[in-house]
Amino acid sequence: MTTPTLRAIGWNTFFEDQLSEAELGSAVLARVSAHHGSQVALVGESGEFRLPVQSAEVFGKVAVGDWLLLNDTGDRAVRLLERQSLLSRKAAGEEAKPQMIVANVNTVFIVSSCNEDFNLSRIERYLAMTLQAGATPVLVLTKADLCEDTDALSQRARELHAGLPVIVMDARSAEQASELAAWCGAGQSVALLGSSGVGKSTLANALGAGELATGGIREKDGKGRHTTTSRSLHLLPTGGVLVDNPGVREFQLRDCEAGVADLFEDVLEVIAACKFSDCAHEAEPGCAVRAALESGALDERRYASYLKLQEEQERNARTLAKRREREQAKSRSYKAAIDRKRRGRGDE
Ligand SMILES: Nc1nc2c(ncn2[C@@H]2O[C@H](COP(=O)(O)OP(=O)(O)O)[C@@H](O)[C@H]2O)c(=O)[nH]1
Ligand SMILES: [Mg+2]
Ligand SMILES: [Zn+2]
Repeated sequence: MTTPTLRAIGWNTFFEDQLSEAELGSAVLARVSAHHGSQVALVGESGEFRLPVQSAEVFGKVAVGDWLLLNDTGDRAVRLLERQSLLSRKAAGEEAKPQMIVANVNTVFIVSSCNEDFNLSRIERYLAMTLQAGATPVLVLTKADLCEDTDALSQRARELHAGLPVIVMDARSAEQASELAAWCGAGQSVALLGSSGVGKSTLANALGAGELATGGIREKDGKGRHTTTSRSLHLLPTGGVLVDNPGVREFQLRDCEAGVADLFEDVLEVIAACKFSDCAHEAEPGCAVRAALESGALDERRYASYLKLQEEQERNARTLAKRREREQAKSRSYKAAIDRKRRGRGDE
């Protein structure tokens, strides 16, 4: 089943292992390339096609990057394959609704420029999100040509997470972008995260991101005008796929406990050394946090950043839990009403 075509759009053994022998022989597989509200755009061995949202989302909402197993005629989903990763954030607004960004990327290139945009705490935010998603973060520091001391920046960035690869480059250079080839091979999917203007589009170009199929899809918008929709899956000459995501500029972490814990392991270690397990790190005796801040063993910025992200994800996780409770209560009372109605009619 691993025909070059499917592999070229990110198919790998993680997904193949989810199919039975019979399915491996005959399955129609497709990857979600865009969501257009009432229609879902897909790419498979036969090329690009669309399904009504009801036929694609038989098993729940799909995100760009998802893999679907379709019926023999290819017009209805029979299974949403388990996701290898899922990048999501808190949707805008009060409700802590999660919003899916992209599914099934192996690597996230977190893009930051070496000049004004360079901000350790912002990078930490992207890192927590990526780790929570189950993808590998790689930090790409662009505009190296405009910076005097890139070594100092990359050294500080490397300290944010053990083993974090940090690549410093001029994003306009294809030659320098080849340093990222290791994460862009066949069966690999990558996404770009970063503020506007840092060089994401420039980097995509340098990586050789091409269109998935020839020509733009022309379609009519609500007012009958023709618009060209851009595609979300871009083939890379190295064999992988670049999955475009809607600009994720300002975002809040949703339920992200694991991601924050993974990123701030060093801070959690210090906290664990406080004498009291419920230490507020204020005036308690034996507070390891205060001691570490005073000695400089724990960086003030790092600790403040931890507090901010931890608080944010906890608040959003709580709102989310409350929302789920309300929804469950609603559905329980709805079911009870139906039961009462049935009993009244003597259906049971
Ligand atoms: N000098 C220099 N300019 C860059 C570099 N990367 C991006 N740019 C420029 O920065 C501007 C914004 O880049 P763009 O790729 O559109 O950023 P995006 O908003 O993240 O997609 C463009 O004018 C690019 O040419 C770089 O590494 N060096
Ligand atoms: Mg751009
Ligand atoms: Zn303490």
